Amino acid sequence: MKNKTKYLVTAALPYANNYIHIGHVAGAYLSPDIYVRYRRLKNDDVIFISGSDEHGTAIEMASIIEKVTPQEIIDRYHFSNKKAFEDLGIQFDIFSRTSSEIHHKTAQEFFLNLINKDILIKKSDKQLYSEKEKRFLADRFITGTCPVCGYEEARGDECENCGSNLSPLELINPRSKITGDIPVEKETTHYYFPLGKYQEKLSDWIFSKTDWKPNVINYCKGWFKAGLRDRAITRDLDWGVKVPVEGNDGKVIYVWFEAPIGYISMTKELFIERNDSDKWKEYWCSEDSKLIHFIGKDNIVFHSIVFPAMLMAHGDFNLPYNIPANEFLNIGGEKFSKSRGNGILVKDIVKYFEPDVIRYSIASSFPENKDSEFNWKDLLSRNNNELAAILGNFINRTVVFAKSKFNNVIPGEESINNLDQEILDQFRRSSDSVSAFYDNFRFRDALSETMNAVRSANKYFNDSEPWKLFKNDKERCGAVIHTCLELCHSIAVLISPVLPFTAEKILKILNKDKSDFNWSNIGRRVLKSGTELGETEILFPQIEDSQIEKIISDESESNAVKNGKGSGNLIELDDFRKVNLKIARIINCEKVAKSKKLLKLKLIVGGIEKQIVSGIAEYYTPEDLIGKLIVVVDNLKPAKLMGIDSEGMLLAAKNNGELKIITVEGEISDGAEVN
Ligand code: B3M
Ligand code: ZN
Repeated sequence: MKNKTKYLVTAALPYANNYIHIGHVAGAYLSPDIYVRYRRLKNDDVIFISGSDEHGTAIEMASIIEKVTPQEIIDRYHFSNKKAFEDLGIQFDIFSRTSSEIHHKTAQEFFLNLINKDILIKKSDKQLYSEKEKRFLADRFITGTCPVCGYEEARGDECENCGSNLSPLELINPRSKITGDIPVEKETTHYYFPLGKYQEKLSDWIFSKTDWKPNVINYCKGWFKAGLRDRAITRDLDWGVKVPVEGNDGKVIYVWFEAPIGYISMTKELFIERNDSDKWKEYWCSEDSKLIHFIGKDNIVFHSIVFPAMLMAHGDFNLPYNIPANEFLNIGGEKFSKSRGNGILVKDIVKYFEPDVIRYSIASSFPENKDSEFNWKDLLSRNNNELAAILGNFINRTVVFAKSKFNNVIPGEESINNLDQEILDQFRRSSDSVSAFYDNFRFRDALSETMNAVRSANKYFNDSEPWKLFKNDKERCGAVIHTCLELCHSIAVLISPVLPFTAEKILKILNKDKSDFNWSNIGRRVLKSGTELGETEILFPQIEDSQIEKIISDESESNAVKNGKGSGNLIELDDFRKVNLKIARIINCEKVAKSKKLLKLKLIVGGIEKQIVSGIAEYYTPEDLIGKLIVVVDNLKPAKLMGIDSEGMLLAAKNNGELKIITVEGEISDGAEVN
């Protein structure tokens, strides 16, 4: 006999160097929570794994900037994020951390397994080393002049001015971002994973997945087209999982190699906690288990290519069954940036609203197939016009009726007829459709089908006119109200994956235990006539505009504070005043020959003509720009970019691959000072 299917559901391990915001929740956490809750209601065998990703240069960098230990950084964010998830009802079976002993051991064993099979390659390379700091500098720790455009603050891996991909060794005048020390080139040896060798196997595997989301398949196609190459999987760093081979002091396993192994180590840890320490294997190694990774789109490559290749190389573990990656959730048109932390933090938003209202409004705009948007007004209207007006209304009108006309007792069902049966049948059919949507990771459709079922319950109430029946046929009226109460129970089950707290409240209102609380009871009669009901409660109080306005003003204040602190190095007003920011009018603009990235702009600043060269050609055409008023740094030392003089710099905002120039609305003279 075939064993029962097991579901091993993972959610991306959030870096413990930032507080999670609702962009994260929409990307990788709420959908698996809904999915897992749904599976449990169907009596499926499912476990839900996540935890903090506690290594990597970003954490080490934060610790250096803040002058605290990495341990302090990860403790701060791990515990705060764990609580934020709990507050939002995201219920992992385990939310552990990659700094745990069991993770270090598991990751090292994995690494050794590949060494013993002769899969890993050792290569020597020159890298930048700081004599002063006595260590190799990771890409992010280095800054210098871009060899392509001459920008002086280019990063070791990328020039933010012209967008070129760089390696630290290409930078002119490289220096350490932390100490300003000038590093030297030094030979170092690293282990590489031969990703290219797995390309064929990986592409056969991925292209056999007919039910995966197109965004995931398309990302992979892009990678296959470019060709997979060997990837260094060790780093010269202090903070991380030590390379478990002698002679590798000062080296750790690359964070993106060990973090996904965290899913395995955390599963082990879960079953150790449950005193069943071998059982993790049933989820990772047996054929009847389905591994499902929930992630945001920026993690696709590692989950659909790199980690599966590692699993293929190791050989003992299942490959992912599906990777339903989400796109990004934007707020007011702007991306939630992970690294900058400028989203709405979960730990803050839960102070203002009930978790279910937050869950509902995020789930209604899940970025399933394309980027989507979240804003406060939308949350208000979802609460007032949907949760309160449709769901809260049905529960409330039913129990208020039962209370006032039937003494708060569930009336008899002697006079039930076909109409009552029909609405229950309709609920059963709805539950099948909702199931099919969940099975296919279509959460938005599942939610709208769920709400349609609640709408039909309201229609049944209206069409049955119990207030009229009460006068003429009390028994028939009782049958209708009994049916409505049954519908309340069905609704509690149906909505509970998305609204778990509300489901609990409905059960309390019905004075019903959880014995019938499962998917197969949707549209079934489970209540007993004569039972007393619980206390009524307004499920979704109205949210007022003034509440939203207050939050927006609180938010901007706290952002101002955060931004001051978050940047790590506060400056004096005098420092800021050294920069002459001025309004400039663009009078001409053209592409720079042979450059994909550069535009040459002619500007008028205070009546004087200037020329600047800027790396914005991928975002704007010359026609977009002529006539615009922009902000420029007027006193920047002139530089040459691709041989062309540039006498300043324009201000632009860049985030997650988008760039917008700072422009000025309305009229103001060019040359006006900005401060
Ligand atoms: N910590 C990146 C992120 O938070 C990374 C995910 C790891 S999943 C194994 O987006
Ligand atoms: Zn550059």
